[in-house]
Amino acid sequence: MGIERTLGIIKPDAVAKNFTDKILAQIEGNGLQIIASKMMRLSKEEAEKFYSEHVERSFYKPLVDYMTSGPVMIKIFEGENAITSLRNIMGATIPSEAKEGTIRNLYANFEAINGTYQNAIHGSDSKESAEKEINFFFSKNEINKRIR
Ligand code: 3AN
Repeated sequence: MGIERTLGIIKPDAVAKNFTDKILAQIEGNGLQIIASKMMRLSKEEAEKFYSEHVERSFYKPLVDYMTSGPVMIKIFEGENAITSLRNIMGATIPSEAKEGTIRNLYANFEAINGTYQNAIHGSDSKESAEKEINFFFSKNEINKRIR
């Protein structure tokens, strides 16, 4: 617990539907602050590496196709209990199971599309993943201290 950092990705479906502002407002409104930010289109190699833990799963290729289908917004959020806090704001992986008012409940597609869920947002699921994922996308000089 205490002050943590976590990696969030607004995924291609949510960027395409112009939900970025609403999603960020919800996260910031829950007390997390953006300390790093970039917009990019993931290469196939980057998406494969980022999701390598799922390589054996049937949804791996659809997931890589989905994540490379358009640009994403990548953020580091900082705040009290940031990892669990973002996961709670996001809601469950399967959007139809996400609690009312969560980002996935509000902005994701409830039906699986081409073999995977297009669930609007990614958030690190543990301290170890957060550290690994932050280092995957950001160098030290891209991370900003919030001084006011
Ligand atoms: P989360 O994003 O909630 O941490 P992960 O890391 O287990 O979930 O899954 C990564 C991504 O893979 C999900 N965001 C979703 O797009 C896809 N995915 C996960 N589980 C399934 C599943 N059972 N069937 C299809 N796609 C899935």
